[in-house]
Amino acid sequence: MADARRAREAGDAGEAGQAGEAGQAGEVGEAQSATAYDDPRVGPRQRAAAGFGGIHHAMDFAIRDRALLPLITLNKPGGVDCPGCAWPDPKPGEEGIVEFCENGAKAVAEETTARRCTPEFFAEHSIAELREFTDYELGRAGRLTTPMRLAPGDTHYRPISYEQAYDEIAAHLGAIKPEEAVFYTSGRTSNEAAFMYQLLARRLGTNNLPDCSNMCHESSGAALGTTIGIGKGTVTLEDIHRAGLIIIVGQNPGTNHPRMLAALEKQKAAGGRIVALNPLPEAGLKNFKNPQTIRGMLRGGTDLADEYMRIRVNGDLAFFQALSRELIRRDALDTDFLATYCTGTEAAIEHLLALSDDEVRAATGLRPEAISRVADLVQEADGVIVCWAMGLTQHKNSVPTIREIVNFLLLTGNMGKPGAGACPVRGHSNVQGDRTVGIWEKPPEHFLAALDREFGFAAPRKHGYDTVEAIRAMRDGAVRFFMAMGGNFVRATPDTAVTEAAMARVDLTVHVSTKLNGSHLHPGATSIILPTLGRTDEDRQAGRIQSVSVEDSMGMVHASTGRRTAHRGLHSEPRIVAEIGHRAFGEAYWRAMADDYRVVRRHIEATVPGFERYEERIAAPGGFALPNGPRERRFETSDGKAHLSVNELEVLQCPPGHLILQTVRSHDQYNTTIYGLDDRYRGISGGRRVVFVNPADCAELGVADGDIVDLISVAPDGERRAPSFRVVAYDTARQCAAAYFPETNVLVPLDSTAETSNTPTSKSIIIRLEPAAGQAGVASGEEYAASGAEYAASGAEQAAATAARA
Ligand SMILES: Nc1nc2c(c(=O)[nH]1)N[C@H]1C(S)=C(S)[C@@H](COP(=O)(O)OP(=O)(O)OC[C@H]3O[C@@H](n4cnc5c(=O)[nH]c(N)nc54)[C@H](O)[C@@H]3O)O[C@H]1N2
Ligand SMILES: Nc1nc2c(c(=O)[nH]1)N[C@H]1C(S)=C(S)[C@@H](COP(=O)(O)OP(=O)(O)OC[C@H]3O[C@@H](n4cnc5c(=O)[nH]c(N)nc54)[C@H](O)[C@@H]3O)O[C@H]1N2
Ligand SMILES: [Mo]
Repeated sequence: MADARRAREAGDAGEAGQAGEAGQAGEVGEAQSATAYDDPRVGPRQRAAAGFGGIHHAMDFAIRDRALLPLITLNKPGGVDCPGCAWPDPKPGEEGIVEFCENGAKAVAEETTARRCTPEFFAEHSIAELREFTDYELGRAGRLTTPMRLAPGDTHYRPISYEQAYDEIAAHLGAIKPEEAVFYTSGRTSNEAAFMYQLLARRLGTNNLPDCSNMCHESSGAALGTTIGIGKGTVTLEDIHRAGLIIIVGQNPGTNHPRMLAALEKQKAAGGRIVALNPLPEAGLKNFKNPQTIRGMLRGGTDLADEYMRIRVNGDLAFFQALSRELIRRDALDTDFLATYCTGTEAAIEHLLALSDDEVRAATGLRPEAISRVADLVQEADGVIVCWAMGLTQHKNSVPTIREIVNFLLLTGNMGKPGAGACPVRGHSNVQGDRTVGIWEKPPEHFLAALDREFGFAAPRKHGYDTVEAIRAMRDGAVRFFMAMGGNFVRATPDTAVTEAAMARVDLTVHVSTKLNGSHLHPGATSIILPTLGRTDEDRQAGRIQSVSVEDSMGMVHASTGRRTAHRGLHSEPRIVAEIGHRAFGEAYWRAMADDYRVVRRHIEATVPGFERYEERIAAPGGFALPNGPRERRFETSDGKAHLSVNELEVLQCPPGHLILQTVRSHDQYNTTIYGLDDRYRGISGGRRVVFVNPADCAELGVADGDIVDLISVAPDGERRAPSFRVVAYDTARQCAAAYFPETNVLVPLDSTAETSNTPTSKSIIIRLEPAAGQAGVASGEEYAASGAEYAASGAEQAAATAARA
């Protein structure tokens, strides 16, 4: 079976292929089930991020998928905003010759591929056959070209016209109750499309607008909104460059935000320090060879992290409590700042002083000296920033953990001054903008009132479903219409088996997509796929080329203009929303917006604070900044002060014989889109079904590097199994295993979510390992063991260096 897989990939590797090729080569009868073992190989790890290797890999992907031209204008004024991550662009005039990274290149290549997923492809493969394709193989089918419809009980999707699809969707919306409709959004959608889409839902009469943010930075928004009065980060790119100390927690920028490494390099060159807290030794945090500079390419690169703390999964709340307590004991608080701007200080201090050392040790796995060293760095630094991502947001106590980071920043006065503040690093390139323009199941009253005024209907006030609530409602038969503006709902959400079955209960599912994905294969009774333009594609409406706008992770809004000619006849996202809205509700504003996106921007200006003179200001190179109170020490909370909070420490227990599994991204994927089967920073190639386990845990559990095991998660409502993963002995923290998502989403119980934010706990799943049925062990891990030794040696070097400094 693995041979059939490799044959299919070999046929794949050569040229940008013909339409449908991905399916033809592999005799689908023999295709592997998407849950079968894929024979990953384990070799030496690449220790530095980017550099020649990165450029070389970027070019490979770009040439394979004809993406060279769009890359040159990526993230430049007048060009395309990278559809990869939300890291901000440098100021005009300060950019590199090219402003993209290896993974931005892959994101663009994925979109600009010459492959086409045509009606012939769908005629050739039934739904049942396509379910046997891996996510990687589905992506290789290429860009969708034609609206497709799956009739109830049919085995194949069949082509229809956009007009037929719009008529059917509008008729369906007219026949159901508003609360029976769910409108999901992924974070790549532009401000313009997102604003129109939320209007469609609210015009129908529902706030059922779940989005990918519910699975992503919702915990950050929840923690920051209540403490500092804005659910966003408080720093700018200039702050990153000048921070005295940056603490990077639960984030792997080398893979997921590679352009951040260039900003960190600049900060280090100016004398800044970096501390990383992570259970895994991530390559980019250790060493970076900047591909934009000759020095970066030729020299040994920059060692980024001064201190690398191998913290246990979910140890961060305890870490920040212990750090704050240490600073309280040293009398190192900013008492003026606390007195002027904050409430809750005394209660927080009292609670922190009662912290138990044993609990800190159990939760973090770190020695007390490690925490003192970080306290030294905090005291020495002029300005401290804390950056974080999914390693913090996807746990049961994520919101308290992030509130504890806010406590630390407030206690030390590191908020609202240069080089200091909170920096949740966003994922999708416009996930923050989508929320700003109204994609939210719990919209604020002022926004709804503004919509009422602007459009002359009464927007619904009742809160809608978030992602997990939407799945529960579908499961319970309460949803009759599901629409997705981008994304891959069924694959990205937890409890895959539950979600697939839930989706099947919906009458009509509609996916607006650029590429085929697993969600299209787990449809409702009737399913419609509407192909659409991507960010890099030229978007011409009513004879004019249209620009869209997006907001980056630091609240800068700027324009993006696609320039490539995509497959002819594709409708844009705004056009799709407008045509459905026009047919369902008939107002003139729908088509007026789709004909000219400036009209959408005028409506946003009239309804969302901070967008005054929108059109004029996005025309400026680099765009404009949205208002951000904490940057000026303005805290728009109930009492106008920043709030310290009291957060109970609960140590995540790992029962004997079990592990805590965190699910991460490999270097060759974008969420559920799999670009390739390698993860070279972690030494993995040719397959994805690996589980990283600490060698001491392997010994204790009686498994060896190379064994093939099933992962079984345990939850109060039963066990879940993900079959066939190769054990990789790896220097992750004790009891803290790691494996890739989305293969492991099947293990995350739907009801296991974070307090307050309801985010699935994808980073703390309790599992045990069982030998996989009928699987022989694979090739020896000798080469791997050698690279592990090298890593251990480098760890020792670092420890020595640290000791020398101390
Ligand atoms: N190339 C590429 N870029 C991307 C994406 C992609 O898939 N591919 N996805 C985009 C999206 S939507 C997002 S949200 C971001 C995600 O960006 P990241 O958050 O960097 O993504 P993950 O791979 O989930 O990595 C989580 C990191 O947290 C660590 N970690 C896990 N649990 C804990 C913990 O309890 N404590 C601490 N301290 N660390 C922990 C893991 O070891 C890992 O290094 O990236 C965005 N950019
Ligand atoms: N276990 C586990 N689960 C997770 C996570 C985790 O760390 N662990 N991370 C979570 C996070 S942070 C996130 S953000 C979610 C991501 O959840 P989603 O945003 O739903 O998933 P993506 O994989 O980013 O969506 C990919 C699909 O988007 C479509 N697409 C791409 N570009 C465009 C476009 O321009 N327009 C349209 N209309 N469609 C487009 C393509 O069809 C592609 O197949 O997953 C979450 N799930
Ligand atoms: Mo995300």
